[in-house]
Amino acid sequence: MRTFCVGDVHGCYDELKALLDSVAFDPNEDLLLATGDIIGRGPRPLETIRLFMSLGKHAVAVQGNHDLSLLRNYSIWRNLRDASSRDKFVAGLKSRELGIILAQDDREEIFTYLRSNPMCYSDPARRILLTHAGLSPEWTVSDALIRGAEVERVLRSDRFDWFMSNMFADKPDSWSKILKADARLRRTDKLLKKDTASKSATLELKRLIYSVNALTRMRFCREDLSLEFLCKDGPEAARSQGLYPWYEKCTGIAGDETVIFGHWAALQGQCPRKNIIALDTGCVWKGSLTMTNLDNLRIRHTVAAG
Ligand SMILES: [Mn+2]
Repeated sequence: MRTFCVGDVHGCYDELKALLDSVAFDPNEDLLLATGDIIGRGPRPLETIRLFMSLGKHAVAVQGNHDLSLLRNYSIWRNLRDASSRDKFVAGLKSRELGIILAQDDREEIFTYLRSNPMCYSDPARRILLTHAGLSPEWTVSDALIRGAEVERVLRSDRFDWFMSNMFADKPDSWSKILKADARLRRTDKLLKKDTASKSATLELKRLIYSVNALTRMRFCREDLSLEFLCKDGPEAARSQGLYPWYEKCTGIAGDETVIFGHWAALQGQCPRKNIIALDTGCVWKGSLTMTNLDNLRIRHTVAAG
């Protein structure tokens, strides 16, 4: 069995097929991992999703910000009461994915599949962690797995709609502040024996928002390691604004661990840290689609955007 990991596919189905053909991918033997954002902007989202679904246990795509954004639109759509407001909502969307999937007979199955995709994928034998945006500069690899699992449980539960309607926020941006608030709450709880259920629910939501942002949206952080989401500049231009690529400030990766991420096409698949691998080479922006082999991360297969 070989394990491959492909960068952000963004609905570029033809390029994905060409990459898999180039390595003679065996759907019954090999494993295909993906850095997330399997859809969004690109030409063939449905075929891409169906390809991942058809591979069953032989493919795992972690959640990207575009994948979660589709799920959020789905959540809004299904909570609208009548058919005409639902139609209006779909027609008003910039992205085509929701409309395309809703037109399928097996749409429920497709959304169930998308909701079940993990936030992180870990290969414990190879000591590899895969996420869409990378590893928070305030986290270790095991923090990411614990926090990712917390988000996954909510995505798959009947609290899905609640979470979708609260998920998109830039704050909180600091993990250490969340931990301090959590410690404070525990202390008060112990001292006063008060009912702190509502406060702890607020803290849970803060953790979930931070985790989604760290795992799927992050590019830059500030000197104090808080995350920043507005900067669209490259790593060098951002430096003059006191911003650092997250991987420069990341200290949570042990010497024998490797983190693989996508999300940042401007890096063109290059990350200066030896054990942090960038795989998004901007296929949907007329760049290329890149895939690596987990047995040898120096090997890269690429297909130029068609
Ligand atoms: Mn992304």
